[in-house]
Amino acid sequence: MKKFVTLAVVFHSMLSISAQQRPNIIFVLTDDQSYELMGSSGRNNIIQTPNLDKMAQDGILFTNAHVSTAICTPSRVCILLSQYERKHGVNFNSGTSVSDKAWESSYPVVMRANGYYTGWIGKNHSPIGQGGYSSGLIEKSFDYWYSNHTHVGFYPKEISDIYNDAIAFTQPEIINEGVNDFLDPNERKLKGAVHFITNRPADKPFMLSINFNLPHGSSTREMKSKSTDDAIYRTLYRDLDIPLPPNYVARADIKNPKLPKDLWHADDRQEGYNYVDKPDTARERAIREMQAVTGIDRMVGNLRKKLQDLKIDKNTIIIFTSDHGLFGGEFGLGGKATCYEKNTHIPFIVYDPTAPKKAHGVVSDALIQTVDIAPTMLAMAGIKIPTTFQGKDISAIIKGDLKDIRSYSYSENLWSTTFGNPRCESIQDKRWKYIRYYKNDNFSAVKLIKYGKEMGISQKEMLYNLHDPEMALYRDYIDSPLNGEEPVYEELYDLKNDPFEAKNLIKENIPPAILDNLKKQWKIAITNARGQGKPEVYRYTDDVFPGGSKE
Ligand SMILES: [Ca+2]
Repeated sequence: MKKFVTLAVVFHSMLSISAQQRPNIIFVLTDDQSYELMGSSGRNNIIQTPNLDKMAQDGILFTNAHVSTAICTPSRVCILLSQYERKHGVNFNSGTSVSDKAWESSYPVVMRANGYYTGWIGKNHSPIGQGGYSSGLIEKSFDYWYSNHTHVGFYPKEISDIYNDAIAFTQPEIINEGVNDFLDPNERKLKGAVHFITNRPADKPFMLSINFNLPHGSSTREMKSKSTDDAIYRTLYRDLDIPLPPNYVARADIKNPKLPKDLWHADDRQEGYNYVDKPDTARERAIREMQAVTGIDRMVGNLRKKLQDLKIDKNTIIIFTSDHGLFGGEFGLGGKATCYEKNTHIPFIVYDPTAPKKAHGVVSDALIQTVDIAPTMLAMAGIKIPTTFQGKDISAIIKGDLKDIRSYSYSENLWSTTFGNPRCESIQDKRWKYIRYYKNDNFSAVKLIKYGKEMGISQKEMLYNLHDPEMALYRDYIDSPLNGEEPVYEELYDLKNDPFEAKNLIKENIPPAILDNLKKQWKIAITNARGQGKPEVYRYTDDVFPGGSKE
């Protein structure tokens, strides 16, 4: 009997060791945060992000990280599935949702199947399963769920009842309460959170995804400086002289548009971006974005303190990034869904306490992409990477054993709709960047509104209803450049000397070998991004789910 007990003790301690050896992973994703919107970028000397700066000093700061698609939904699906949009086929204009089969290979599902206790907090902006946001599939895929679909708002209680039990009223603080509830068994249990078991099991590693809906405009435009708001959101930055972005052009002063008028339909832009048109409204939004990021930064500081208090900080990896960036009036532009750096270049910090000393306090200019996040997390967790993944495991860079993982970074925009953005693709190395654009003959949003009004049809219906034939249009966008569609406009930038892409060098005297090589690399990258076979998606249009696809 004694022998049996001893063996049982040994077996149990082996399990404990193996559980301890597998790191916990926390992935923090912000919404629409450009690279510049962080102190350690060195490009904004006003914004206060002391906790992110400290995390960068303790870990690794990536200065050359890019998204594969610069708009919320497809970018988030790219991260979840580690696939380029051209492979996964889900966007606001695709009329599709992620299939159950594709979802099975998403990082949260794979990590849960491999023994991780998983949590999701904040925004979900990916339609998953039959019926997308109403399928209930994503909610059931986590052990802990404290989230709502599409937008969370700056005051989340006004958006979704699930946040009503929180003490705070503002988004970063409510998300912080969810994080504490997930991590700490002694914290107050939030009534709106779905726990499949009451407390996080101590013998399992955990994976927590924290998803802000900030500094996204749908939240920052709702900031009201209420008396219940923290001073960060009322007074911070308000007594300072806020500079306009480099290359800022007010709408009234646009003489030479950044892109040709028949390519970029500026008048059709969503009205939510009109704040960039005038200096005073652009400055006001910049203040709110900085306040929001400082609020997020404080949550990151609280998170690290909580991990220390719970004595799990030495075995918990933190990854911090954003789904893409946003224009603030540079070149007169507002919004996202382009291949410009302002949209594709993102903050990216990894803190890995288990990495050797040489890998701490590192600044890396390696070209990494958001599709790399999922394979990297799986590799760090010792889990086999699914064959459906297209990104690269960058854990060797994080551990200090490798300098570079790829020579070229590839981004694309397939959200080309009535709102005027053209389709484009970009390929870049550490110095040069080539962008190609395709013909934009989309019907004008301004005209849709005008004729809808004549017929008494709401603006929302005219602009956002999506019908079955549009699935075919989007599907053709995926394959068309690979089937020989030629670009109608091209750009070449020297990022080393012109990081803000002010001067298009395509017709300048640049050695032809540079452009020839970039075009060759574009073909390789887009072919790789496309992969093989049909996208693993379901039909998700208003014809089959009325109202469901609008967000
Ligand atoms: Ca976004």
